[in-house]
Amino acid sequence: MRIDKNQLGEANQKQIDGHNEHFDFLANSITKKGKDIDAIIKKLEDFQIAIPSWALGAGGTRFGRFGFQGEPSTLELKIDDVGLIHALTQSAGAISLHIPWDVPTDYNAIKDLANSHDILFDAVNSNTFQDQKNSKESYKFGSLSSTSKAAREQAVAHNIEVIKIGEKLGSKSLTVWLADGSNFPGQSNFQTALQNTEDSLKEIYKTLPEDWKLFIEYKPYEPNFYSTVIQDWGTSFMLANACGEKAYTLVDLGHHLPNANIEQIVSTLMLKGKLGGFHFNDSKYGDDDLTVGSVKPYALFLIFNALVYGMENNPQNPYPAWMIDASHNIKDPLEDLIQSLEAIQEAHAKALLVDQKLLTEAQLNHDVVKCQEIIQDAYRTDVRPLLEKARLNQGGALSPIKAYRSLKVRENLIKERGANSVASGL
Ligand code: PSV
Ligand code: MN
Repeated sequence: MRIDKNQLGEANQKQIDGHNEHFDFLANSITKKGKDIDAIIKKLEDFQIAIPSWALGAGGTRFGRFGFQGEPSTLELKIDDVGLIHALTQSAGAISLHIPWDVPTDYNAIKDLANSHDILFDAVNSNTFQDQKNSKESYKFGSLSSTSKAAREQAVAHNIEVIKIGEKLGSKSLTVWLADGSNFPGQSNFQTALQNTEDSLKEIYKTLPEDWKLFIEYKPYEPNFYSTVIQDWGTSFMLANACGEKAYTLVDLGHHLPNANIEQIVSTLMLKGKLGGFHFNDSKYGDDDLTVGSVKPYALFLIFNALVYGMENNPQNPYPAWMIDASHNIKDPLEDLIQSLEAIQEAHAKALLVDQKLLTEAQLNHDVVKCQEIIQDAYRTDVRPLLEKARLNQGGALSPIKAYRSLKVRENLIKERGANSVASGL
């Protein structure tokens, strides 16, 4: 199924009067505060978020998986699904592949297909957290950090292979997330594990094409529950520095211990020019991989406030790669992703409303109350008409979820693919 702009035009027409009314009211009040409304909308239009190839089917937990009918069973169908989300939201213009879950067979055909949906290939992700069929060495006791030289070499070779696949697709970055760690005190020598990881990453880094970036993702625990080799942003930052200027830290919102101040982490990394990539999701307890903004929308806004500040003030930091990294256990994955995209753009729009000049003044005057007023004035603004305008300008849907349902997207996918089709990957 494909959605064309005429279909959306009809659905939008029914909602346009309500939109115009809300937009004019909001635009007027924002303009009065001295903000450039067109510049804000342009920033929202330009903000594109990659969809991971592994998030288009039902996720599941270690206790079970409740499949979703009409799941995309091939890479081609996954790209079609991202195409549907992008047509509706105009903010999902990229896909991020996990290798070997999604290895293309015909590269030209895959690129043409993505191109026809206006979709780029974002970071490619390596996988040394599972043993692959017929692989010689096991990663049960680690991959890049393993005490086994043969296992380390196999893991390095896999990452180099993933870069080669990414090159053929036009990707420009490799994301490395390691499950390596230990489950019990005394099981592993922390120093050896870290040193092995650094040495292995340097081997991979050596083969990185000139215009590529290496993203090093951190996570405090899971699947190992006593220690993880790259447990926090500091360890990732240190490893990125050891590799070189094309290596960066990747922040995944779910990869922090409770109450970590993620906006401060983001600020530190951007000041040092080392925030390379970002995985969005939300959580209540751990790496819950829930819909973005569903549990802690204010925290997301504060993080965006730091990101927007960094994008405006830190030319030393490259433009970060944005991706959703969520798992959909009970919702339709496409609807869940649409909700996440909306929440991301909402937090982004609110952060763009923060009056940075006034905030700096209030900070310098130690006017703590005013600082909070400025931040919360932006947060309390209902920015949804701005998001609607950005989508409308690009031919998307005023209300993507409503359009998804009225166009009966899931019903059509089930008709085309059958009720039992299962997404490949996780
Ligand atoms: C690990 O929890 C992670 O966040 C990494 O980004 C992986 O690539 C992804 O999830 C796999 O689901
Ligand atoms: Mn992640």
